[in-house]
Amino acid sequence: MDEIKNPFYSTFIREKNILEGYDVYEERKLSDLKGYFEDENERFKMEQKENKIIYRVYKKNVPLHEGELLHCETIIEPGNVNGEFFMTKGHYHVNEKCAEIYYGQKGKGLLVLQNGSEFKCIEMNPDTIAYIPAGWGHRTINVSSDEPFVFFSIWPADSGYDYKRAVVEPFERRVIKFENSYKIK
Ligand code: PAN
Ligand code: ZN
Repeated sequence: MDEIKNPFYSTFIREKNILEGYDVYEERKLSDLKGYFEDENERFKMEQKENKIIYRVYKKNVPLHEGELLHCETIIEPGNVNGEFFMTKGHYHVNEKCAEIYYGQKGKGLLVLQNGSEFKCIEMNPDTIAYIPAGWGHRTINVSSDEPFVFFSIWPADSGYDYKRAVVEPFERRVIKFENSYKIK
């Protein structure tokens, strides 16, 4: 795609957790998150039993140029792998000058941020607006056991995704089910 000449829109359908008018749909199942959870044996067992969807992403296409804005909806299902809540893979932006905004829409989530030896956690409730500064790795976790966590993201189209760095320098904080809530380890 070279340039966008006309304004456009999409609509998030709250009752169905679907973005109407999306261009790209991605789903990440238990099998896509091999090695991401602390208890890999349990993740594998769960995958063999039923390869559940952990999260879904609905995205609009824009040219990947400086000045354009990518945006998407992410829906993380409730669940856990031996107590560790379902979460996104998490990534850094290739372009370290690119920040991002997350806007909480439904459910209860946690945004975990990492920058070298520094960690931050932001609780994401409906209407929470979180700012992810340039350079910080970011991952989201659904900390509810019974409802999906839904959020909207917007970020510069020339950010790029660095998933490898999040594997080489893994997120050190894990988010675990604790009583009716969560704890961070
Ligand atoms: C988000 C994420 C989305 C899925 O739009 O890409 O929530 O998470 P992973 O990309 O870690 O699988 C974002 O941060 N974009 O830059
Ligand atoms: Zn991002």
